[in-house]
Amino acid sequence: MRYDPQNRTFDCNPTLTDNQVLEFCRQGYLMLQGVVLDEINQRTCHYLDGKIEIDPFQIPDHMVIDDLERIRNTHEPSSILLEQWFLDQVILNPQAVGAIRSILGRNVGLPILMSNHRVDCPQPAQGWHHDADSIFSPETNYLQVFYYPQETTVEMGPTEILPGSHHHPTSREIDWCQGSLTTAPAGSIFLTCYPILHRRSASTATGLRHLLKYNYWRTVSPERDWIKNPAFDFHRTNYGGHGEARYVAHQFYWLCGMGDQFRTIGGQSWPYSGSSHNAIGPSYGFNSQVGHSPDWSNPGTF
Ligand SMILES: O=C(O)CCC(=O)C(=O)O
Ligand SMILES: [Fe+2]
Repeated sequence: MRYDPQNRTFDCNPTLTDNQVLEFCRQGYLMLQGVVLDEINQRTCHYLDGKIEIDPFQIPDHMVIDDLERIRNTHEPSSILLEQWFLDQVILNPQAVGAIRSILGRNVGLPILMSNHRVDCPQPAQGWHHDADSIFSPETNYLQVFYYPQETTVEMGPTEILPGSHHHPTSREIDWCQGSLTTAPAGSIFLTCYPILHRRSASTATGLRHLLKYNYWRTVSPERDWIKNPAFDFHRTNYGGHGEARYVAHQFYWLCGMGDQFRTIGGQSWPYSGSSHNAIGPSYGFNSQVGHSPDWSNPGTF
């Protein structure tokens, strides 16, 4: 792992394969359970609870130390990004950086803002939402990443995510939807496509739940430079069923640096893969010069 403090970027070997990147395009998130050391999880909670002194390795030009002390007690405790132990073990977490690098390419830009979704449990569920200024597009220029410094059980109200909901805005009442709870042990980090639909789930336990949220940024054009599988077949791989395959494939093509070339003629043609196990031949429409780009602004119905 190479960290460049001047440009606030890092680079490392990618760890995801073609199929894992495709799965990320399909689900819109990737959970890495228990990847941060216990000692760091505890130090993070103590820091957020104001129980330890701040010790920044640098003070930004537009700030003084009192600013860093003040904001560490707010819902945007960005001062934690300037703690060496947090940078080394959470932001540059050895088990997370390879996945982030796989999706965002070389020289990934580091977070500049931290959010803490601190919850004084018990609380009711939040409404389902896309975070502010979500843009629905195959372009994956940043990742929204979440870190649980404590074990987050169902009773603690983990974030609920609706898999595959990052492809288009949601236009109707969806309270009946059931998503995936990100129940996880302490030290878990999950990567998300920023526009994915999510909410804080209802909690029944008592006590404070911390959840840190921050973004990493692409600095290079996309290319397929993660772990390539020589047998990966762009025609025959499974992109999903109706209503999803064209978005999944378009996002994957964009990440491969081939977003401009993506065309689909729709219907049962490529990349629809929902019935391939019952089809007697390969799908039509692969590599077509004519056809359409999916409309990512089209409100979905769940
Ligand atoms: O607290 C959570 O689990 C999620 C909070 C959230 O999504 C938000 O406030 O935007
Ligand atoms: Fe949110």
